[in-house]
Amino acid sequence: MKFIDDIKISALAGKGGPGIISFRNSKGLTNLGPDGGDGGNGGSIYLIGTAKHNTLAHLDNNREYKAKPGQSGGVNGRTGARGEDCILEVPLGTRIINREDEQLLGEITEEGQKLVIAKGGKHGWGNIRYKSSVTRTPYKCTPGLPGEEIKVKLELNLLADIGLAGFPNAGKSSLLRQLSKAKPQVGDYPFTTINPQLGVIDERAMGGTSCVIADVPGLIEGASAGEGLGHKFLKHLRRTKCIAFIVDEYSQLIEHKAVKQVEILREELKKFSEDLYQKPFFIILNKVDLVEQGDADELQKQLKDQFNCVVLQSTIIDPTLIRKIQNECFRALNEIKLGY
Ligand SMILES: Nc1nc2c(ncn2[C@@H]2O[C@H](COP(=O)(O)OP(=O)(O)OP(=O)(O)O)[C@@H](O)[C@H]2O)c(=O)[nH]1
Ligand SMILES: [Mg+2]
Repeated sequence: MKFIDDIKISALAGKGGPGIISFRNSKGLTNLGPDGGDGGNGGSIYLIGTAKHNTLAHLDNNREYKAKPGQSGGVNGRTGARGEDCILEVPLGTRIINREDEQLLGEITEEGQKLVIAKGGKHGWGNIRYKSSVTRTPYKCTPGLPGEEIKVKLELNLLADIGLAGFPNAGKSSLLRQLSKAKPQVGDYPFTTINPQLGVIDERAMGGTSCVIADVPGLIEGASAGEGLGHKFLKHLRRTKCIAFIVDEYSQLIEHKAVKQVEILREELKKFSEDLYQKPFFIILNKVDLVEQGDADELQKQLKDQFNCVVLQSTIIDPTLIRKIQNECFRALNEIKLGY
């Protein structure tokens, strides 16, 4: 499915159903008093948060959403049925902006969170409402009110705890496959990943928590200015709590040394947004299966000294190292939560 993180839609809520004029009849006697019921409220248009989608692409084939009108009131004081709501599922991290005044209407950040963007019209009153000691045969009812209409822009900034940032081919997607159940494509050519992917390290069954990891397309020098694919997707690192820089010194697939890779990556984040640059980070030295252990240890130390952060070794063929990375993800998040 296409990755779409920006979409314009219009929403028209249902009109309220009209009340009616009716009078009770019994055994040939007419006009025994009013019994015209109220209409039903019009259906509203809601957005609801779901982790099922990581893109807005499922809303792409229809840009105009309508909810159903409320039904008319009935005889015997019966109220008309409510119009059916129209519920649109959106990924977590969706911001809703009114296109008319560019005001932010809200943001969906949690599973099941609901936001009404167009409220259904209020129902009309049936003549039963107008009965009084002076008016026994009211010939009055009201129509339902129109539903709200709005044009909005939906903008998605993926919500993830940890963002994987690295050069193309560094092994981000391979690592995400090991860390989580996600199955992003892996290839020995740059820009295999062209859309951000999310994976979850889920330890809830073991009494732990869960951690969402975002694998964004490879970044290169100049990404912040639009080079490669990086620019469009850097924004998806914005909402992460922590960045994991993943570097590959050994496969000959990346022209820069690991230290230089981190320097360039950090520089690109800085150029894109100071906020992103200031986020806590750790480094993953990847593909250590391709060198002697001593060499990997030495480079690990060098990276640690230079960037003053946690540095972990990794290779997809060693589950112990993968486990250590998972633990570091949770440790880093916990530290952030505690505000160190
Ligand atoms: N030897 C070795 N190769 C690896 C390891 N991890 C990934 N690779 C290889 O590195 C290449 C790139 O892997 P990907 O996971 O597609 O890299 P990526 O960073 O997601 O690349 P882009 O999506 O293009 O940015 C593939 O040929 C992988 O098989 C590892 O731990 N050891
Ligand atoms: Mg990839």
